[in-house]
Amino acid sequence: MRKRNRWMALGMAAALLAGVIGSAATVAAEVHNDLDYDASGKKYAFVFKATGNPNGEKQMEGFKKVIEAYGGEVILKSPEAATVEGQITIVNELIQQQVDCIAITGNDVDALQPILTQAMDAGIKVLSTDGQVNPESRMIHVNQADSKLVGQTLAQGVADMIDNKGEIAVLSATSQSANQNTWIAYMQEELDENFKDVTCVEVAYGDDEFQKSVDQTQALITNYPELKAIVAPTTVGIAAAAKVVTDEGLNGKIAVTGLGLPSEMAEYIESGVCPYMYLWNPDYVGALTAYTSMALVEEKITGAVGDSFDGYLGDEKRSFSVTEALDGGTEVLLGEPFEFNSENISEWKDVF
Ligand code: RAM
Repeated sequence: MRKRNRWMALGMAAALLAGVIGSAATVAAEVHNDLDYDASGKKYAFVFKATGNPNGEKQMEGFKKVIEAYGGEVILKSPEAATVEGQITIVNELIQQQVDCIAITGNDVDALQPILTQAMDAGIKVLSTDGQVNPESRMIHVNQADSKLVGQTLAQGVADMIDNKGEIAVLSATSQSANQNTWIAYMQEELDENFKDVTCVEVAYGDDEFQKSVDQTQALITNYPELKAIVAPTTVGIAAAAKVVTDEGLNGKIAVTGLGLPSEMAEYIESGVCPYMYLWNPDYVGALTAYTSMALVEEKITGAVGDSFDGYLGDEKRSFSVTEALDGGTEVLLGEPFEFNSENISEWKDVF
């Protein structure tokens, strides 16, 4: 039953999975620079949600490798905390620096619109990646996985984990975080439609800060004695939740799942605190963001539906098409969420 649900949701095809995650052997491969891009003399910026997030660091590394392989200058910036104010200050500085392109993981879906519009009016190409900003604020979004599928996968995964019955809670990033809010909304929709006996008692916010996520997990455990699972659709949150459940001796009573980095979660997957979780390859998210950025700057694409461009994911050369996104804007899609479990975690824990 568990497997059937999940594989159906994933629409599992080996080729697609290879696309989103690669294989452990190829992700660390050297960056290819034989495509028709020339980033020399150009400044490419990547703005993540906040500093100190290993997932963000891996995305930025993936971005940097590709841009530098084509001779471009890379500027990596993140505010100290995941606030929109911090990102506005950074984008303002990037406009003054006359960068050619800004890729941003938005800390708010709408609030960046004035500053990003100002950037586009100044001739800067603007795209969002990982966390989307609204369609008016961007030329295109780089989406790691179909948002609805992520929500459905989380719902089906947690329901299977608790035999389709009982209380669950969500531990999210910030309350404004566009990617998490979208995934949670689709997750709730799937629970309402297909898992009526699973009740989400609260969505708590750890703001993608480890200690705050620990505190929020402890509060959930105290406030809901019947809690059977915590779903954390954030790599920071899931690691904090798994640590608290372990430290409190609740392995077997409260299960943890969500979106996590194999390197941070391996011990909890091995111990059974987190029987399985999902993610994509953050290095590939960064690389795809880099190719999308160069394609915009070199005017190979405008971000319109039907545009396409080339890029490498690991050693595999791919053509990417621009399609309509669920929010009415456009996007380029990396692939499908990948499940990490006790069978494959040892293969991935040293990769990302
Ligand atoms: C955190 C961030 C990021 C999100 C992952 C799943 O690292 O919030 O934006 O994509 O979790």
